[in-house]
Amino acid sequence: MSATSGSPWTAPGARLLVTGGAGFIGSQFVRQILARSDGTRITVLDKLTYAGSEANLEPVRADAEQAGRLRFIKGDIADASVVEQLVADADAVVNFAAESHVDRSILDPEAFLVTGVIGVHVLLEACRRESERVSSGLRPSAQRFVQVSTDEVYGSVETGQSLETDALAPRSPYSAAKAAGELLAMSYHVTYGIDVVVTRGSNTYGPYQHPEKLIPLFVTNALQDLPLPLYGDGLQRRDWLHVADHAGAVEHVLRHGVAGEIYNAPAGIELPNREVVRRILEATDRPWSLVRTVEDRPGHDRRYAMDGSKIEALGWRASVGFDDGLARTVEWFRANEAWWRTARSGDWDAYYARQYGARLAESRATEAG
Ligand code: NAD
Ligand code: TDX
Repeated sequence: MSATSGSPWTAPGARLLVTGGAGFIGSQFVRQILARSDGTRITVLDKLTYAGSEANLEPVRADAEQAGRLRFIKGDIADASVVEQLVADADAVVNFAAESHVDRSILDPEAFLVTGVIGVHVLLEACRRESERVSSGLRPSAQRFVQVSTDEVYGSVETGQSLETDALAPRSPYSAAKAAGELLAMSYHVTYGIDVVVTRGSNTYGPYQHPEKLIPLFVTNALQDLPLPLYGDGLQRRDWLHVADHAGAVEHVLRHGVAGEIYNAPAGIELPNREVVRRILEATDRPWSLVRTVEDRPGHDRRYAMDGSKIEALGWRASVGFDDGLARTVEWFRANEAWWRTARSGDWDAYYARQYGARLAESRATEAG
């Protein structure tokens, strides 16, 4: 029996508050759960930053039964006046909301701290209030809070695999904010007895990912025969987790995780960036000559790799292979050009010029492989 079976968030008709549910991984989580038609009801709270879009929830809206179990609220997790009632109405809160792109955190860190630290604090304070209502008999049962964190909190891992008990050593404003967010969440477990679980997923890819990230950037650039800006020597290593697996891991921890515990969610597919790029070019049928070596990301983490024994013991492991996952992702981007062209509008040109303009002007060709 799982540690949490019988809890309201595992029961039929559970009410979930999914923050950041209009983003890449959050919307996958929402689509995946509502598609099962098991009665689960979801409220999405999302600020709709440049990275979020209601279009990511379109498949839910297209099905009347699923749409009836989804409520969408545009709002900020750092705004207590919005958050309090939504948290009060939920059996569990699953927090995906974050600024999520490392390069943007290097250009402008502040929003990362506001959402990743203050926003998490506001959500936790609302949970604390509900837990006090449980103690005074005003609420029938306790809530669960799931903080979606990342392998980046371990910092760059030159050898071996990170364990959940390893020290945190974040090295970018993004990962420092993520580390702060999960530490704060765990402190609410220890201090106030809130039921908190934390997931640390690895690099994620798949449909609906904003084209600022490596795989969708290189796929959409390749489809337009634009240069692919590879940072430094391109030998940095990442562990590539398909978004359906990442959402599945978060749901598994929501349902079966033990309160106060942290779970790595690796894919076990560690590849150097150059190899990822080679496979993208193969899948899009484009030449290596599109690849340009550009100035490296400052403080670029060389490698992430996590040990997955703990979540495997809980009954979860990743199931999507990289070649299959990448082929389906490229197919999705080919078929959804309107979606990615919208994502590459608004502030995109200004961001692209700032991040890549000088880099590409000074770039050089790079040897294949
Ligand atoms: P994303 O940028 O695609 O989505 C983030 C969503 O949060 C967007 O819809 C955005 O509008 C929303 N949001 C941002 N600030 C908000 C605020 N203040 N209030 C309410 N909503 C807000 O990110 P993603 O890739 O889907 O990542 C989701 C979570 O998973 C993040 O917490 C991220 O740190 C974590 N994560 C991501 C990866 C990855 O490879 N993408 C890997 C591990 C962990
Ligand atoms: O233009 C690029 N060129 C390039 O060489 C970009 C955008 C990336 N890269 C490299 C940097 C990394 O080594 O590719 C690798 C992957 O980069 P990103 O897609 O930016 O991901 P990363 O920095 O590894 O962080 C991701 O995984 C962990 C997510 O963005 C985070 O939200 C998550 O926590």
